[in-house]
Amino acid sequence: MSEVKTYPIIKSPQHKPHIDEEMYHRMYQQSIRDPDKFWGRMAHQFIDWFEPWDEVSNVDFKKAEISWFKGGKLNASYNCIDRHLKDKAEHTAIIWEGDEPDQQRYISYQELHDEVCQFANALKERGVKKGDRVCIYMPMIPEVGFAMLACARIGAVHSVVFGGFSPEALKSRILDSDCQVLITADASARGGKKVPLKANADIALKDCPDVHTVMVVKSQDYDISWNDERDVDYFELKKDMPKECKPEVMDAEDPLFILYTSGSTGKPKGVLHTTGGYLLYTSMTHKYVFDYHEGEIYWCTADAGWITGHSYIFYGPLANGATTLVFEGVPTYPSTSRFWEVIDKHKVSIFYTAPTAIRALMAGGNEAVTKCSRQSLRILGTVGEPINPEAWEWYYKIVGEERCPIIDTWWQTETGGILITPLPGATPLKPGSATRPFFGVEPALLDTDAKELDGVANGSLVMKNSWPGQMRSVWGDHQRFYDTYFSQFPGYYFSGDGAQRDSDGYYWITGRMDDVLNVSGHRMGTAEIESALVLHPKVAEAAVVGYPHDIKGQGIYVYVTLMKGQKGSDELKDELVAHVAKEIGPIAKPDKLQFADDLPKTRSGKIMRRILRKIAADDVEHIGDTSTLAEPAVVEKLIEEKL
Ligand code: 6R9
Repeated sequence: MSEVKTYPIIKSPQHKPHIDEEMYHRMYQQSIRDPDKFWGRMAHQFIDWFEPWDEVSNVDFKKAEISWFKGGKLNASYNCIDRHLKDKAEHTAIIWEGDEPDQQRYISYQELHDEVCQFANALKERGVKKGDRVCIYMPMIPEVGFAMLACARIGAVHSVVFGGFSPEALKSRILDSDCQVLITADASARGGKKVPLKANADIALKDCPDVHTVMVVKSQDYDISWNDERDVDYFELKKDMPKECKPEVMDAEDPLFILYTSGSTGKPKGVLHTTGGYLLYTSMTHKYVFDYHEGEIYWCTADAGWITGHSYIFYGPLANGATTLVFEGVPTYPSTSRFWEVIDKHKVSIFYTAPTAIRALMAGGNEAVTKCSRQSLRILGTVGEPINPEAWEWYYKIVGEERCPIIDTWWQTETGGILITPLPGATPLKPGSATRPFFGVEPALLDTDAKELDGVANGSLVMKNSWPGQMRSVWGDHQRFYDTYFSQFPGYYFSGDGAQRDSDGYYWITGRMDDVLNVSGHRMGTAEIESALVLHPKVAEAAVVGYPHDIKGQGIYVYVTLMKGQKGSDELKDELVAHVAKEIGPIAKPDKLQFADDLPKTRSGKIMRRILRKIAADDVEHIGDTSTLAEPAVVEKLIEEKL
């Protein structure tokens, strides 16, 4: 790892970054030495408050009690909209790009204000009050943002459910947080196909008797069934709604939203975020991590159904008065050039996506990229999983033409915002490393006895203290919050991830701790082996799991998807096994290797290793729930073709 090439900070005479190397170190030290002073200063700088707070922070990890800026009063929608109207009313807040390349909308801050107020008034009309939960099951159209901000405006707590989730998943989320209003659309458009959201909602709601209102945004002219007692045509209702709605005065610690996320056990948890700390943390990270400058076009390709969509499509960028691009389509439609075409069309300077998308596009070849200009690009971000150095280099060299730093951001639904990341003007880069902590963030690595490791080390990644964007509880189950994150290592927040720290103090995320293999007493990150495999020119994607092995404890089982046009053979198998042995060492040699046309993935693109482990272990009866998979049929094929 120490021989990894370091890429120096990219400097441009036309552009002064917000944070340079010297400032990073100085501000980081300040933020750790006196966190309350630091965060108090930032909270004044980034947020407009109706009333000041009583105390900056009050945190006890031993009891899982966390509060920031308690007593302070603000409104998130006011901060994302109203305060920009003085000098930015006509600036574009949201650019929407539809599934088809000829569809676009431009929404100014004034229009955003009017839309959000009308939506807020519509919710009030249907009886929604401060503290009520509202479920949002929507396509990536501007109305998903209007709906979220409308909830924030009246103090309702939104729970956005990803539009790709099944009726069953939608139902359990509605019931868990007792939502009585659902906002949905007739359908969403993805890669030329329609996803019937309203029909899914109808199925889910059969078992949700307390939902009294379904607001339907008709965006696709798609045929839907209608329940007169419950369903409301949003555009009809909107016609009578005033374009003014006074923002509710909220405490910094009032809930802003719930977002469900899966852990290693149990049903998905409702991660609860509150208002003041979350908004401060997302706006500040958005500005510094992406070095956002006024007037720039910023594009994050996530879905609003994930935390990345909440923090870095809507709340962070809009709090900063930025122009944020919302994309309804997919990276490969109508062709694998789509991302780069959209970048050229809207002159995007900051682009933020996931390694899985980068790898998929990389497999499609360079020409799809190089035929587009991409001259507007300045910064390239990544999030969601460890990025293998091969994909990093491709993103850096081919997409960014070595002009744009790769900002590998490590964080979680639970953390609200980015915790470990380079800053464009401040951090030399190493492919595959998320590099250093953001201001106020104090990571540590622990061994299995909860002892803090010094210097170069490998261990459980924890945080020693709180940051304003941290989740506050699991909805309806505070004990679960404590048990999941604070019980294993008392006094620390445990991320569930493993990491290594190198001699420069850079962090390298090795993946979920439950994905770590122990082969003959050697610990090995599955991500490490996957990285090695995808270095091979014939490999597009790889997933590695452990399976029970009589002698080694765990053996290494590898699933490999080949580049287009390649065919699996015994020779190629041997070649790949030898390749891994060469890259990492004989200890990492796969015991079994299966070629797979497709890997089972969640709709957010994460490989479901839980399922791959069951297949590898010949335990297909206990495969469990496959309903959250993008394509459940992939699993049957893998079982059929198993060695
Ligand atoms: C933001 C988001 C969180 C988990 C996290 C880790 C993995 C995210 C990463 C990364 C390596 C990165 N992860 N970013 N691993 N490098 N830059 O993805 O939230 O969906 O809750 O996932 O994703 O394992 O623990 P979430």
